[in-house]
Amino acid sequence: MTLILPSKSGRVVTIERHILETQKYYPQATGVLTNLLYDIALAGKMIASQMSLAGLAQVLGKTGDVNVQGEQVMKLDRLADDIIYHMTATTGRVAVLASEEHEEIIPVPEQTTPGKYILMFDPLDGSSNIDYDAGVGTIFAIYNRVTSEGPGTVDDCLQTGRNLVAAGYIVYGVSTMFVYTTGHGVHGFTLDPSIGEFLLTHENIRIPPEPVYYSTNTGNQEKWSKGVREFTKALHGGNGKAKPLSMRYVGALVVDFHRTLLAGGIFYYPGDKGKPQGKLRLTYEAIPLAYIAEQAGGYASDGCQAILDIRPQQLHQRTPLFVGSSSLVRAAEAYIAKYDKGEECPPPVE
Ligand code: AFP
Repeated sequence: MTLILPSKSGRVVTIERHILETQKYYPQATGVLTNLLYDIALAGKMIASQMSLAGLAQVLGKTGDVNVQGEQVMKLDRLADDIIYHMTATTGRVAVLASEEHEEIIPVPEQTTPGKYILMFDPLDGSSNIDYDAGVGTIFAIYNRVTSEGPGTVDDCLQTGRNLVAAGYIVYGVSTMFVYTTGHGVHGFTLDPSIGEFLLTHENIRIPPEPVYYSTNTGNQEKWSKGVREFTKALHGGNGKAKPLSMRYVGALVVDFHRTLLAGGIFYYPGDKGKPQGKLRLTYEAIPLAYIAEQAGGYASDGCQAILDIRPQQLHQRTPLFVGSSSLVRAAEAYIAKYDKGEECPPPVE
């Protein structure tokens, strides 16, 4: 059965048509960004198709390698990484790529003329969920290059989120969803596998003002700062002022973020005693999701400052992350400022 879902406007809008239509915001547009986004959507369809066959095609499990993050590389991590590389690197649209799975930047092949965009991605976020059929996803961020010619460099990749041209993610869950923004609202598409098309199902997503869920790994709370523990207590209704929120935690940032975006609430992965910078990566995870959150009326912070104001110093830099409904993220900042006396705050950037 084909799932033809009209958008709010009553039209059936494919992702290709939607991306093309957003060109109206960019009178100088050459179509290169449109095509790059479409390449990523196509890569997402290929990954989703591999994922649906994973158990049968024997691509579950670990490769035996450990990545730059010190984590086990799953076979599907490798596959997703390869698919995105092959769908984007040889098109002449990107100057350089950077993937969470690679220690260094990934140059485009020598025979390819470097393009004008920079593509940063986490090919399969939450991959430790793979063997349990739980949600995972791909996250991507696109910048203009800042160098003027030749192959792209690491400087092209270390830009603040305020420079983003586009960001998005693909969630491989009950259905596959592609969510993206080019700075003109956040839009979500559901893959209809019978026709192989992403169709617009979630137009102009706004984080609901009334928060419903909080999402965090409470197993770590003994190691959290007082500010984060007090904030969590307040979410439980412990300050007697607010209705307690329900807790949901998948352990795949992209999935926990997707729920937070649609339902309202907060996701946080703070720093702790052993890991002051937390676990999540600034460039591949926090920045693109922060951009999407802000575009949807939400906010993202490292507990002290907006994630989008942080200039990354390293490709694989980690950051504490609080993201979701603005009121809750601001409240987390206030608890941290009050109880941790700003001790955990990094110096303001620029
Ligand atoms: P994996 O890709 O190794 O599963 O890590 C996923 C992740 O980076 C992020 O997606 C989750 O939010 C976070 O780790 C979960 O970490 P904990 O297992 O420490 O809660």
